[in-house]
Amino acid sequence: MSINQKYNKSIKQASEAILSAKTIAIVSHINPDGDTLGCSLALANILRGTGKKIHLLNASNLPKRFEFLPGYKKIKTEFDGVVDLAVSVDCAGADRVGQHAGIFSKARQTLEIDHHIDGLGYCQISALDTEAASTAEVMYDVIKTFNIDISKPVATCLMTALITDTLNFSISATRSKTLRVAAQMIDIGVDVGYISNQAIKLKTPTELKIQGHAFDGAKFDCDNKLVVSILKQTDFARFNATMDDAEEVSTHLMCIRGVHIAVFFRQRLDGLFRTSLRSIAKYNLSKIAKKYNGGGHKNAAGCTLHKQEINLLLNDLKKVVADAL
Ligand SMILES: [Mn+2]
Repeated sequence: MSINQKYNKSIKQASEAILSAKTIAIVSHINPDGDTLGCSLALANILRGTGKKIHLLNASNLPKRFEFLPGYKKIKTEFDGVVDLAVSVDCAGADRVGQHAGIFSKARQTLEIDHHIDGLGYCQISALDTEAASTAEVMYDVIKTFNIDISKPVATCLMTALITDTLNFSISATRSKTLRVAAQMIDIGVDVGYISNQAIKLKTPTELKIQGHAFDGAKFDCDNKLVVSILKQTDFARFNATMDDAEEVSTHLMCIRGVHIAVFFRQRLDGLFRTSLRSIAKYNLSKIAKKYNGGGHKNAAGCTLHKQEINLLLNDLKKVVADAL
């Protein structure tokens, strides 16, 4: 079977699983982004009125900037029931569903809809396209099979997923299909400027201040090819900021001319460091993140580190930069 045939078959299986289930848990990943939330809500919204019982679940606090997404308030943290179908959306690696792993072990059927290389790893059906710039491209293919008109709320959710994961269609993974799906959403009537403002551009004063502090403290290494920034709990306290307020720092660090790899550490309340890795095309960060029990994409990955592992990771990255010379 060709890759295409395999993909089409998985979309059909995903569609059948969703349409035959009466109760569905839709689980988005921890520390959610616009892709996981947008795609989860697109699926929940299109199934409204079909008589299915939908449980929207996320194990983390939800970023406020996605409050405009239709159905945002229906997402819950807790659930301990059994469903016909558990669906994971945009989850790279089993730990990405957080405390909700049990839903998948108890569900009658399990499905992952994703575009990460790693995937969840324990679902019976895997609707996965690693070439897709966002899970929205896969979710669109699934939703299309329902033969239900895509409403403006559903289109707004999918468009948010597309816009956020591609940073306004500017990352290299953006392909013609990304834009074709986006074009469909525009034909349905979504407001691109509004979505882009809400989901990406607009910041709170606190976000601006904590991010400015992160940039101010950034250190350069490897002939300015490696940039490192750390925010500790004391920094968050000083600006009365949350971890989410600093979400975009790693992306902006990559906007420094000449930088090949950016590392951004955020200390959590438990003392561990949430670590975001970004790089230009020629590096493979997914491999390095995996070594530290993390995961992600080739040029955007993450892991969680103990304090003493920070220097180990930095040494690994320095070596990677040196080897690439
Ligand atoms: Mn994604």
